Amino acid sequence: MKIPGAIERVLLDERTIAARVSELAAQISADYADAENVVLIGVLKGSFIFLADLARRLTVAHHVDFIALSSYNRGVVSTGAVRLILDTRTSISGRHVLVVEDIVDTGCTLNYLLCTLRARRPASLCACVLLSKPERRQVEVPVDYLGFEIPDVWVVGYGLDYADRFRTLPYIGILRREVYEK
Ligand code: PRP
Ligand code: 7HP
Repeated sequence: MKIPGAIERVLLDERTIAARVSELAAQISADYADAENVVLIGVLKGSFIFLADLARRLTVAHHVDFIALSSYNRGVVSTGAVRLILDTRTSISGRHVLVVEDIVDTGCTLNYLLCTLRARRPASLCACVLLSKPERRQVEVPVDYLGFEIPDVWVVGYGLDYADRFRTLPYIGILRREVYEK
């Protein structure tokens, strides 16, 4: 596999990610075994690959919907202002909602999303997040299912981007500082 020069090193390879996604899917499938009307809400754009892999490993019936939020524009510093770009297509009232997110950094995005969705009166509301950077947290947010804790580095691949690039790398890699500090 050719690793682009912009990547300092691979943090999580394909096998490691796939194994953890399978574990998360098994845990979620067990926890939701008796739940009817389950809906996964993927947070675009970053969660699209994680959601696709997770959803295909679930053994419980579920619907899939999406919401698009943005707070980073084209840089590596959160603006702190979360913008709703695209809302879900279906109502979530009375449904068991599982938010599927790629990363929690400052926590602003997930906090905004959970507050917004809670006001719509779902039967339950949980969050499944692939990556968390605990050192960066500004707002405490509950994460019910977590893939990996990672250090304070900028990561790309498996859906995650820098300025909309690198999303389709099959692994999660650390971006060289020179790429975003020049
Ligand atoms: C990224 C990421 C999360 C959010 C996490 O989204 O996908 O949604 O930042 O950061 P926070 O915890 O500091 O709020 P971004 O705004 O870059 O949009 P994108 O998913 O379209 O890349
Ligand atoms: C958002 C985000 N997007 C991509 N890579 C990271 O390391 C990130 N932190 N917060």
